[in-house]
Amino acid sequence: MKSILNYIDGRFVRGQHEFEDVNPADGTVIAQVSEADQRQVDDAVGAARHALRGEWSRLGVRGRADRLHKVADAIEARFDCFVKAEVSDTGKPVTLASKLDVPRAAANFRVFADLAKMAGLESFQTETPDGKSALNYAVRKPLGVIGIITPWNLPLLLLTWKVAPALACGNTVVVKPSEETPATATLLAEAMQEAGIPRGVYNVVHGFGEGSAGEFLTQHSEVDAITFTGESRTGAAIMRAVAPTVKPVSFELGGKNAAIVFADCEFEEAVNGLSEAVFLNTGQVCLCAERVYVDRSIFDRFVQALKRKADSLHPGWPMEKDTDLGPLISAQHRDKVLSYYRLAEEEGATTIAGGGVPQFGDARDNGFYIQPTIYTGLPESARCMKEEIFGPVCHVTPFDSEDEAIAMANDTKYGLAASIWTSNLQRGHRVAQKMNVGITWVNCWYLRDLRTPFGGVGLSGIGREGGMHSLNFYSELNNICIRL
Ligand code: NAD
Ligand code: 6OD
Repeated sequence: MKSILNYIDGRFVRGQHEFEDVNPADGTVIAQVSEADQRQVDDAVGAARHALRGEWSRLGVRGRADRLHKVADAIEARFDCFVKAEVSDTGKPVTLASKLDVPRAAANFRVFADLAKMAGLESFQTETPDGKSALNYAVRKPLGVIGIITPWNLPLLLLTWKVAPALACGNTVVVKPSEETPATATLLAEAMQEAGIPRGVYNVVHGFGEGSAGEFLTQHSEVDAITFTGESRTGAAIMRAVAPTVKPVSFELGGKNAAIVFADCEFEEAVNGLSEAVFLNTGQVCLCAERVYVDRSIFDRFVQALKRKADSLHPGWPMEKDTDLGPLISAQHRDKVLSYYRLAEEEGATTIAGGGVPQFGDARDNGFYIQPTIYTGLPESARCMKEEIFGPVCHVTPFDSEDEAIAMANDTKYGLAASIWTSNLQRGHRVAQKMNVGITWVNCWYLRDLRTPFGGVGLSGIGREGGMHSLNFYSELNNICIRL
C-alpha cells in the first residue's frame, strides 16, 4: 500500500497515526496518509521560520523567480504522475486533470514568478509646509510564515494558486491539503526538491481540520498569515481561531452562483457554456452555476437543450478518455448532495433530468457517482435556492425582465461568480456591472487570466487574490519617508 507522508524541513516524515486515502470511483483505499500531530506542525512551522532567514531570502526576487520556474519545469516533467495522482484522489476525468489542473499548477508558478520580478513600487514626492519636500517610497517585504489550507475539488490547482505567489514574495509556507486529496501536495514536495527550493521553504502537514493539523496551524502563534479556500462555515471557524493572534486572512469560500440567459443569446453557445458551468468536475467547482435564470420566451427550449446535455454526459472510469463525469469526492459528500435532491422534491421541484444514483453493474457501484440533475419550479425562497449544494445540479427559473433577473441573481448571501449570456454588448456590460459578486463572465465561464482579481463578496470570501492582489496579500509594505 502506498504511503503519503508529511514533508517537513526538506524530509518526508511519517506521523504517529494514519488515515485512508480513498478512490472515489470505486471506494477502494489507495494509500495510507500520515497525520501530522501538534509536534510535527510545530516542527514544520519552526522549519519555515528558520528558512525565512536563510538562502531563500539571500536569493532575492530574481533568484526565487528562477527557482519557481524550475518548480514549473519539474511539474511538467512529471506531468503524467501528477495527473494520475490527482485523478485517483478526486475521481475527476483524466481529460480534465490533463487540461486544467496540472497545466494550471505549472502556470501558477510561472505567472507569479514573472509578476514578482516585474512588480513596481509606489513612490510620491511630497510638498512639506516649510516649502521643501520629502520623498515617500514603499518597499515590499515578505509577510513571514504562511499557513495554506485548501479543499479537495481542484487540489493541486488551488494549492499552487497560493503557494506560488507566497513563495514569489519571499515567504515560506506550511500547507495543509484536504484530507480527501493529499497526494499531489506531497508529490509537489518532490518537484520542490528537484527545483532546488531550500529546505523549510515548502512544508506539508497532512490531517483534518478541528483538533488536527488544520486547527494546529491556524492557532499557531508563529504563523504570520492564513490563506484558506473552502466552505464558508470553515472560514468562520478559522476566523475565530486566528483572532487571538490577529493574523491577516485571505478567504476564498463557497458560492451559490447565478447565470442569466437572455433571449438574444447565441443559443447553442449558451447551452454548451451552461452545461460546463453546471456539470464540470461533477459540479464541484466553487464557480459552478446552481441557479440558472432564463428569459421566459426561450425557457422551455433551453431547459430541454440543457437536459439533452445532462443526459449525454458519460459517467465512466476516471482514467478513460471518453469519461466526462466522474464521481463525487466521498460517500459523505454524496449523502449531502442526495439530501438536497430529496429536499428539492419536498420543496416542490419538478425533476427535468437525473435526481438519483446511476447503476453500473461493476465496481463503480462502490464509488460515489451521482446523476447530473436539473430542477425547475422552485420558489426563490426554497432552501435549495439558497444553500450551496456543490454537486452536478442546477435549478432553472424563467424571468420576464432584466431587472427581475438581476434581482433574483443577487438575492443570496453568497457572491462569488455570475455569468451573463447575451449577444447585446451593452446589456452584457450593464447587467455584469450590477452583479453583486467578485467575478462576472459574459458569454463564457471560468475563463481565467491569472493577473485579474479573484475572490468573493458576502459569504464567498474576504479579500482578492490574483495578480498584484496576491502579491499585496503575501507581502508587507514598508513606506519610507525621506525629508529632502
Ligand atoms: P472545507 O471547508 O470542508 O475544507 C477545506 C480545508 O479546510 C480542508 O483542508 C479541511 O481539512 C480544512 N479544515 C476544515 N475545518 C477546519 C478548521 N476548523 N480549521 C482549519 N482547517 C480546517 O471545504 P471542502 O469541503 O474541502 O471544499 C468545498 C468547499 O470549498 C465548497 O464550499 C466550495 O465552494 C469551496 N471552494 C471555494 C473556492 C473559491 O475559490 N472561492 C474554491 C474551491 C472550493
Ligand atoms: O482558477 C482559480 O484561480 C481559482 N481560484 C479557482 C477556484 C475554483 C473553485 O473551485
